[in-house]
Amino acid sequence: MSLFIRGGTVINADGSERADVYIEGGLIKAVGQDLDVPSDAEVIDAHGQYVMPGGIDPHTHMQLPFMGTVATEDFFTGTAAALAGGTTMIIDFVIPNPQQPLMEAYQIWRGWAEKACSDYSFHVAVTWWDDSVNVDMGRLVRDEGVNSFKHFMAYKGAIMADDEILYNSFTRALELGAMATVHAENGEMVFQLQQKLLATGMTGPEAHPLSRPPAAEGEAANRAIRLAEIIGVPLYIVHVSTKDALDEIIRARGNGQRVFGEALAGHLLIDDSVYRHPDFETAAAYVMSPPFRSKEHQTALWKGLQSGSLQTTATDHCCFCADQKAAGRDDFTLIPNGTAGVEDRLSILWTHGVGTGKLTREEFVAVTSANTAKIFNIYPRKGVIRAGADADIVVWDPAASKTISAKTHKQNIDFNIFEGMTVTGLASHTISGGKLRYKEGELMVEKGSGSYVKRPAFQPMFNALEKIAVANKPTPVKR
Ligand code: URQ
Ligand code: ZN
Ligand code: ZN
Repeated sequence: MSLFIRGGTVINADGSERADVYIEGGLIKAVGQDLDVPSDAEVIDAHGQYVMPGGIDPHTHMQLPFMGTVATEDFFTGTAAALAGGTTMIIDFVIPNPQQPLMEAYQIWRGWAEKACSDYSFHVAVTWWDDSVNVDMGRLVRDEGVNSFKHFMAYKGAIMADDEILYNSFTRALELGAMATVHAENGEMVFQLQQKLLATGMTGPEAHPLSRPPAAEGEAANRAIRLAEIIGVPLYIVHVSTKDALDEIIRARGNGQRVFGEALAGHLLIDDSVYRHPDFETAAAYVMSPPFRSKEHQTALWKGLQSGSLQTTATDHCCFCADQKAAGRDDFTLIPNGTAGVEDRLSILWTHGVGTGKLTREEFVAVTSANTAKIFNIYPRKGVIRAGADADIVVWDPAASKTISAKTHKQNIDFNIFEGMTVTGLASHTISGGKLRYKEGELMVEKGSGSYVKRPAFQPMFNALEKIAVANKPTPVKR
């Protein structure tokens, strides 16, 4: 089975050219003009369209058990919806309960993900600490191709990592050549504000953003950055939602510290007025953390992407339907946190980024695919249209448009945070693993056709592995 994408313009993060693309055996075999391809290759006409690396979403939570329920989107339906929007790989999260062995949780999530219909990988969260966590982190890096460990600084009483856990885990991550990543909100501050708001009788979704002020994110971002600076580990801050956190990232990067930041499509476009919607169901549907912010923060996030202070975009795709959100009808702290977006990210970024001149087409590829591949060490296997790379490709029609709606989206959720927004720039064809999986509105996916992607550790790992090897070397029996 071979594919020949003819007549398009190839857009990579580092440049663009009019070129055809030949695909065979799951890989890109050739990029250029006047290519010599077999006569039986299936032809995709890309005239007037762009041929770009498939999107990589570094932040999703398919079928996540959370806040007493389970996210409705699973690894099959979620990767299918992603393909419909031009995203060909997700990096999801293994989130062990405190005291649950990391390897046990990892195996459970690997089992869930076997039904995925595009490639996937996992960050692993460190939600507790003892020596077994230290050992499992080593196993995950050495044997499972995990090179990023997540820390929730929020969610007190559930999965929150305190400074002791952060210190131990960041130290271990450095030793293993892995990236430390954080959800940066001060969980204690959020908890106290939640109690205070409830005590005043404010129980509705309008209290959600009030309990998570920008300063709670700015403080946590700075704390994580300073800890990472002291320890020397590279740091990736997920869903940066405020100027407060962005300013801390800019300071650190200006100081030469290796800190990366991620922006969610939702945080770039949606403001906190949604929480004041008179209808509980509508307001609750937008409850996620960090919350959607006032407009000045969106302006700052766009400037962060344009200036390179923020490097990636994601969605934090974590679906809860109205009946699940209703758990918080009388107490906003019980509304399951999460919203969707995996299907819409690329069109949103294209319309509001490239369409407004904020981003060039090449910068669009950088922030939706190439930068994530580089930061998490799977470039140039992923994130580029180049011979030898995986054939994960989106053929992009810059002139096509649609109005986003939960009535028509492929995501398994009854709400769409971008409802009613018209976007210009859509995937016309999506190729995953060298197979055409989406064509002009039709999905042609196969459950289980996706593969787990190992992400090699960064340089320091070899020193750590040496130590592990020596420590585990059987002592020779004296004869
Ligand atoms: O915090 C996260 O990233 C997970 C639990 C999804 N929920 C959310 O509100 N962001
Ligand atoms: Zn988070
Ligand atoms: Zn998340």
